[in-house]
Amino acid sequence: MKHLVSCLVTLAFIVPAMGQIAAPEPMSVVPAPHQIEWHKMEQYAFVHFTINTFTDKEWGYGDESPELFNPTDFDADALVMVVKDANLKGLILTAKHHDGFCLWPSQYTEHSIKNSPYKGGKGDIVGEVAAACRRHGIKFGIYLSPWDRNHPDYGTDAYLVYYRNQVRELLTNYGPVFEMWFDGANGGDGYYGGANEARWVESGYLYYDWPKVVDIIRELSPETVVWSSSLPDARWCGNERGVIDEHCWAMATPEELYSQGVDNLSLLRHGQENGTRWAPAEADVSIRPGWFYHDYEAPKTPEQLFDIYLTSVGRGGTLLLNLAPDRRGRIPDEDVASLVAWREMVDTAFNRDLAADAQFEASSSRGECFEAEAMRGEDDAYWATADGVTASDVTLKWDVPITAKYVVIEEHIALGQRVREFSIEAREDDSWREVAKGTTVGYKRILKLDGATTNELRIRFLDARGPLTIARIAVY
Ligand code: FUL
Repeated sequence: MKHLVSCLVTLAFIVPAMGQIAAPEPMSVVPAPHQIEWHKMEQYAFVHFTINTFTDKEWGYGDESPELFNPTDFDADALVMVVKDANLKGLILTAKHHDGFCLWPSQYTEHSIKNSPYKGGKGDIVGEVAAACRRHGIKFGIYLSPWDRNHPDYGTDAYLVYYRNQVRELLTNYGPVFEMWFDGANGGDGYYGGANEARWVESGYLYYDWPKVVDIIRELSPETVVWSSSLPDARWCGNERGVIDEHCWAMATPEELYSQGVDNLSLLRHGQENGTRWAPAEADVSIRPGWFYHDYEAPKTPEQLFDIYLTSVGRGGTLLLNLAPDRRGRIPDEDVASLVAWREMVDTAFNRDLAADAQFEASSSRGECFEAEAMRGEDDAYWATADGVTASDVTLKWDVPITAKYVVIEEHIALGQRVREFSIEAREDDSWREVAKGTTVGYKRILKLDGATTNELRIRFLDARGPLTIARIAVY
């Protein structure tokens, strides 16, 4: 019985008690505890809001007057409640976008909210949203654009001092945060304190010297997942459509991303089976065509959002779904309606796990504490195969036929990502029909079936990097 305390002790400490079977050895690259917590969030919001909202732009030039920032009805609690009602678990706010305007009263620049009409210069959108997030149990995160088209020193060492000071200021005043988001845009034309010129930083990756920034984050907010082009804790999935590739490893080697001759888009999309860091894919996508609010654009439909859920959360990564407050500072009603209907669609589709009524059988098992039953996913238990066994079938049997639309498979990623190839078959009379197949699984994989009606489903794990370690199989 997997609920036995002894089993849980074995699972938690890897070292077995006397006579017990040891857990499989972890793979060489596994997630850190803060990355596992991040995976569990599955989906969270982006919020793009700044001067651009008032100038109708996507990228401000950097010469915009702070006077332009004047939301008439901003309410941080209302914003956070939209996020919460959509079942998004966190909120990452654009504290500063490429135009350099700061949504908090930074002591390092005058180009901020303190010189705007909002609350007579006493407002602090970053602080207000951070506090509302804490009030409502939503995790808070920060986007701080490295590229700054306002700052006179952009491109020099002096700007790096400014930038790191801001990282420190934000984490000290508003941390801890669950994620820091450093986009990849760097350099181009801009205002730059009146220079009005183009400034290109030679290899943005090297200029910003990310390890120094990461050191500040680790010091002030050690649980933060750092998202940046240098792949510290999480990576871009390679597009802004919300689509993680079907073949996707959580691991990648940062040094290779910038090596000459490397197809870096392919590396971001697929990860690397032998990558040296746990740097899983995050799918960032906006509910509207733009990242910022434009009154001529419309939000995605609930059906489109549902498809995005399947291609992001359903492919082993996380979904970062952008919302765009309007000039009032409110999420438009039509966007809220789409979000609410999307949540209902997800809740309905994944409402009742049919596997709860199934018998679980595996063609191979490591033994006590690692048996097929562990895949019901009720606790931290997982099914594992013996050392050297990298292929095995799991069969789910029902007394009365079920109609399956989705199969969900989750690896026990604390020991690393392993599955290389699998297929799913439904029993029809005396034969098996393949209803889905794939390569990688990772934290969570959702497979859409064609609505097979059957008494038996067989998940065939055909190849893996080590013994199989599967935390959960669910059927909807
Ligand atoms: C990109 C930026 O250039 C876009 O404006 C947006 O913020 C997107 C999420 O990241 O790098």
